[in-house]
Amino acid sequence: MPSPTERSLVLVKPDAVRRGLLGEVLARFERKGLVIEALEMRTMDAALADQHYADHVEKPFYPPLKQFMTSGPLVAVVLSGDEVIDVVRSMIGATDGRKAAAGTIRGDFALSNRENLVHASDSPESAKRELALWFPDLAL
Ligand code: FUP
Repeated sequence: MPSPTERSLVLVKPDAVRRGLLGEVLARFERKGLVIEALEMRTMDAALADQHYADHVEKPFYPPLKQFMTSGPLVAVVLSGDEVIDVVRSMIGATDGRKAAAGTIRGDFALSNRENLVHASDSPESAKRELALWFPDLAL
């Protein structure tokens, strides 16, 4: 049996939605050949933010990050494809938009270490956890 195609959880963050970059971001993933398996626009509430960023809740940057992430609608996306987790991480670039390489989403469109347009799972373990959190009904 071939192993099932890998999946990643991507969030197109409130800054990207506000700036009208949703189509640009999704188009890059589509042109790469990745498949959008599920997509939902919703607004993160405080509880979901704390769960999603469980590794960061104690960090000093977390309160403003939470404020930003709950500030308006975002788009949660399930992407699939060969090595999608690593492929998407390289397409979004470094966390700080000022340092992210040109050609990456953050490198091309972000100038902030907080408002950096996109979240993407960084490992198979975090993908599994995040997919269960955002899309509990999706068969895994
Ligand atoms: P990334 O995996 O690239 O999204 O980055 P991290 O998991 O390290 O951080 C998660 C989010 O926290 C980032 F997308 C933005 C925010 N953050 C800050 O606001 N300040 C920081 O110093 C680091 C991260």
